Amino acid sequence: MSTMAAGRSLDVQRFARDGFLIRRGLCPPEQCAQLQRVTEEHLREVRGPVEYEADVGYPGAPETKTEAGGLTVRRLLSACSREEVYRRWATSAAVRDQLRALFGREDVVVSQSHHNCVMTKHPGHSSATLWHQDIRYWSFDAPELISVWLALGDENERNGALKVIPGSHLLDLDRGRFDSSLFLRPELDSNRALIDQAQSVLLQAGDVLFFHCRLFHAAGMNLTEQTKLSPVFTYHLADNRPIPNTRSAQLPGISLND
Ligand SMILES: O=C(O)CCC(=O)C(=O)O
Repeated sequence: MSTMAAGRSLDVQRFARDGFLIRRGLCPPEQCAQLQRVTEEHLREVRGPVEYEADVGYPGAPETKTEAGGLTVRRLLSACSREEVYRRWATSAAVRDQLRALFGREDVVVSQSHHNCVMTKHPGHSSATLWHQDIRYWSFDAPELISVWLALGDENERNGALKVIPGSHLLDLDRGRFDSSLFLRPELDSNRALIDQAQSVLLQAGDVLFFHCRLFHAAGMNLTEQTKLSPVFTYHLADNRPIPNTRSAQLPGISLND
């Protein structure tokens, strides 16, 4: 997946170069509307499992669950098993076909251990996510996974859209560039120069971002009045196995061939 071969489509070549690809309107409006309806219902009922802003401890998050905003939901977890609509999207032909092209192989699997959630950003008590690569928290034979981020509404700089550093999935940075939680240390000149290359990923309902697990990304707080909802799933090839006894191996993957 990290090498470019002649004859591959422009999208595949772009992904290999930039570490991400945006497919506009890949999720049809009716499917988006259904996902939004179900997500709003689960949020209203605070249907578990969920992760709260106070759990993540990111900049801007309430420190404890007992303070104002402490019970703001940050992620609706276990999406594939929480409701059929999520699994249907995660295993849809639209997602599968794009992933097969990007991986260059058919045997794509969706992980239930990573992402597999709806990221939610609420007005008032949302937090920012500092610069990181998702693979730093995951354990697989090879750092070759792709996440698929679906916008159910507008995502822009005001409501905490993702920012990415194009091409950063190809970098190999020293441990000293990261803090104790494996976020880039923004005070280092070398990291600032990298962060200055960032671009915002502006999305509308139905748009989908495919991004490499080594791509550096970050996001701001939601400064609008509307909650931002983004289902996210992570995929790998069947022979790229999670390392036994790690969090990545906790739940079985779901094959997209089924
Ligand atoms: O929406 C955000 O704040 C970014 C979330 C993210 O990058 C992550 O959870 O890995």
